[in-house]
Amino acid sequence: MSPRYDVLTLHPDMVRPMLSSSVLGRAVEAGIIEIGVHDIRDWATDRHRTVDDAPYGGGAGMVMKVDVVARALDAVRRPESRVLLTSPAGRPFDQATAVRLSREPHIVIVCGHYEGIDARIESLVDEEISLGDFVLTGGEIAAVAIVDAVARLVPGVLGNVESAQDESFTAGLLEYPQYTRPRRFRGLEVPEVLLSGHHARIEAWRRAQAEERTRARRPDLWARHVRARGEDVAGDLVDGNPSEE
Ligand code: JCQ
Repeated sequence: MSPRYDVLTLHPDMVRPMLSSSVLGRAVEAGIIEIGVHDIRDWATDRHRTVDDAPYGGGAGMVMKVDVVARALDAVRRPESRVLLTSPAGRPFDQATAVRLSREPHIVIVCGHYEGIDARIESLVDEEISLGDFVLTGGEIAAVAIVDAVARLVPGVLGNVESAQDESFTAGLLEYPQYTRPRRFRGLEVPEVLLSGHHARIEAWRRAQAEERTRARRPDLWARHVRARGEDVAGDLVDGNPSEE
């Protein structure tokens, strides 16, 4: 069965075009994945289709009503669904989370809002996910990013099989630099090794570049990488990684 992704949002017109374009749009057309986008306002019950209200205890701003979101979820969720809420207070999203979620048959994402949602939403969701330590006006951009990162890992969504495989080769490292024509641009040359046709040397160079970039730009990822190799950051062997011995 094709995995399905449903987004619950107050701004379906912001989300829909992003999820029907390009790679994901083609995957939907090909029947490899299914995507739904739903307007939470459709589950409001009053004449003004109210979705928010003043906070108990006072204060500025409005709070999204949990009963309206609950009705939306009741309509969309299934027994096998994983329900996510986008929020800066969530667990940080990363590639390992994307891989885990890419094995789920149905993901429902509730888009949070900067003014907040009634805290009892927590009783309705399986996990809160943050895209990073910054605040957006709404969770829509985060929801689209999550669907994109997850769906591209579903077999068949990316046209060629190689790019997903290439990722495991350099897993946990930043990408190596790539070049295409022209060979010389404003005095900047393409590295000689890439013109050599020597595939073993090219692979070794790319690996070294990926490692050097990661060490220089992302010491956090580099520390995790060398730990997984069973070394400390100075390259000395350490105990505690018997799988590497
Ligand atoms: C998501 N990183 C940032 C903002 C509160 C649910 O409550 C809130 C949701 C938002 C919108 O999402 C984000 C976000 N990941 O800002 C404040």
